Amino acid sequence: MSDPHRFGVVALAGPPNAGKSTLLNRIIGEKISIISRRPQTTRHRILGIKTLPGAQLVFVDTPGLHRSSRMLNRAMNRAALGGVEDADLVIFMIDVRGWTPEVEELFRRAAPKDTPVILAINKTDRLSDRERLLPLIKQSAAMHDFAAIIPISALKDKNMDAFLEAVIGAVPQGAPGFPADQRTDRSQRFFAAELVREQSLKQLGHELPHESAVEVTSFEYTDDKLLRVGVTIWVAKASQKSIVIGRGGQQLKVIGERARKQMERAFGARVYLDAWVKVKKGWADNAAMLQKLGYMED
Ligand SMILES: Nc1nc2c(ncn2[C@@H]2O[C@H](COP(=O)(O)OP(=O)(O)OP(=O)(O)O)[C@@H](O)[C@H]2O)c(=O)[nH]1
Ligand SMILES: [Mg+2]
Repeated sequence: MSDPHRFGVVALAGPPNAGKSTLLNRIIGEKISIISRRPQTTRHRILGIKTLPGAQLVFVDTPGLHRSSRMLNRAMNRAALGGVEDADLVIFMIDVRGWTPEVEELFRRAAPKDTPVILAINKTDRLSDRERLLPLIKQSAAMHDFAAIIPISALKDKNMDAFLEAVIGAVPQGAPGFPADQRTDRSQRFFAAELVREQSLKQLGHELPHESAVEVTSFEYTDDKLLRVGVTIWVAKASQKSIVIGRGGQQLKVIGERARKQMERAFGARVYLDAWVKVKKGWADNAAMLQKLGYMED
């Protein structure tokens, strides 16, 4: 007799920058969630659906948990903790640098009482000496009764088979909840905004204010092969607007061009992208703006 089919919702939680979105994209095999070197890259809950012969795993990428009093950040933490609450299994991800008091505190906040947790220790490619993993694994095992502790490199594709096997073993039996060919719950329109945000993060690095967001103002296929996208990049101050636009519009041009190419690849269509930068003072503390930008669900 073959094993019963498994189905589970698996939340990816942890501090910002641990590599949660990199892991999601690695598992799904395509870019579902944007990635950058900056912490707090992911701002929404994003599903990545992995359908295997005997199991369907619904991974929930969440914003990295962090402390901040801004309304935007509180909404991000709520999205992250909400993702954890509804899960059958939680992957808590740290990197090989290990636990800091802050990460431990986030873990205590996020660790659900009755839900199994797998600890993923990411970025093992950064370790010159693998021996150093052992003390970290021991320390972690003493902290919590993890369902498994698995060192991985999401970026370099290391130990991913063992990781997936552990995940499959830890989710309940059940029939698939999504069609086999569905990979995410997010629309192309959402992804278009994210790709512009990703290129802004990449292009501007630490110069880019945390208070920037992307709104898609129009999204229209004129035919099967041609897509017109209009976006507004919102910032909180006039000085930030000049940073995003750059001298002679150079920065915005590069951001737009790279995001456009990414969209063409993702959507398989030619894309015309029209990007504007606008200022809305204090938008990250403005409930109406957060709602409009999709950061607050109700
Ligand atoms: N060396 C190394 N870098 C990695 C690995 N996984 C992710 N990274 C890098 O770590 C940075 C953060 O990756 P993300 O996937 O955006 O991290 P995240 O946990 O989703 O971050 P937030 O969305 O901000 O919470 C990026 O520069 C990745 O390329 C890894 O296995 N090894
Ligand atoms: Mg992320």
